[in-house]
Amino acid sequence: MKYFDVFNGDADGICSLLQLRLAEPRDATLITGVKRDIALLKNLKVAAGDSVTVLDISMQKNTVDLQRLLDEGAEVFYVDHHQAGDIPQHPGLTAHIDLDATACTALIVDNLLEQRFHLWAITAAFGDNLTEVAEKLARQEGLTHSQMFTLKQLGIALNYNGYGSAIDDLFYHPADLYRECVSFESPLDFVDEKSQIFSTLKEGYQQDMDAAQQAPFIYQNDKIAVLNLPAEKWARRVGGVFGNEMANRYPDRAHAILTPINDSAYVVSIRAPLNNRHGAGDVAAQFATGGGRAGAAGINVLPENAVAQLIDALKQQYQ
Ligand SMILES: [Mn+2]
Repeated sequence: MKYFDVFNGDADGICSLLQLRLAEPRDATLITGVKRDIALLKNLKVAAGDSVTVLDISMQKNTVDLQRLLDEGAEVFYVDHHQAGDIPQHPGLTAHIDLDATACTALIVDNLLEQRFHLWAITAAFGDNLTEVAEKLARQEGLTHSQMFTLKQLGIALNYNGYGSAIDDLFYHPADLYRECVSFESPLDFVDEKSQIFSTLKEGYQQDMDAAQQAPFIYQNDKIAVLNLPAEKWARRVGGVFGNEMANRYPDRAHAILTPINDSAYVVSIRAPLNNRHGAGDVAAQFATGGGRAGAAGINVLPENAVAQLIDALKQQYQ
């Protein structure tokens, strides 16, 4: 019988698995990827009786492969807070799904473990941008302001590490980051004893954001800005976060951040104006590989010759 631990490569995925394995150590094969890679069950081969833990990836987006694993006789333990679709009624499946806007996977695990590794769960909540939830839990836990700030920085840093179009773009492979963290019951001890990792993540984030400030506009007026980042690893990491930063700074303007993924195509982050948070998903959906929510959306592969079409779609929506 084999064990597989499958987890999203962001802060929430890592901190969810950490808590489970601190509680119940297990020699498992780790399966993870960049944050945007949620098709993690796709290549998983199991035998009857194998045990698969799945954390922080949408069940709806993995429904075909989940059903296959169950049909092949695996026992699946699934915890998540994204769209689940129809949860299979199968004796091999144990599912803990909570779609509440104040939930994240690490907080669901935290409840299952009766808050045993609570500070890791709070770290994840900061990473998943549940700032108010995380601050409230930190206060209830009696953390000092400086401890709370450390967990917030760590959550943001672990989360940022997951961004990129391929593993090679990341500061650390998420599985390596998990292995570094899992010997610490408290994230405060991790930060003290692995200060080199913490500062690589923190400083990397800041350097990427500073570099992005130099990005040239390829289209700009008072309603729309389209920016072009260079074909560099840092640019593939920072696109979405930089889009959020621009949206905060220019709340009446829609933004599209284009980053080359090869000689003839871009990956695109689209952000609706903060003061008019709709339409981003509609703009993205006009392209074959586009999708997302009203306020924040993206296109995985935008051919070079479709850039003009994207600008037109933004004008239609926001001008
Ligand atoms: Mn999450």
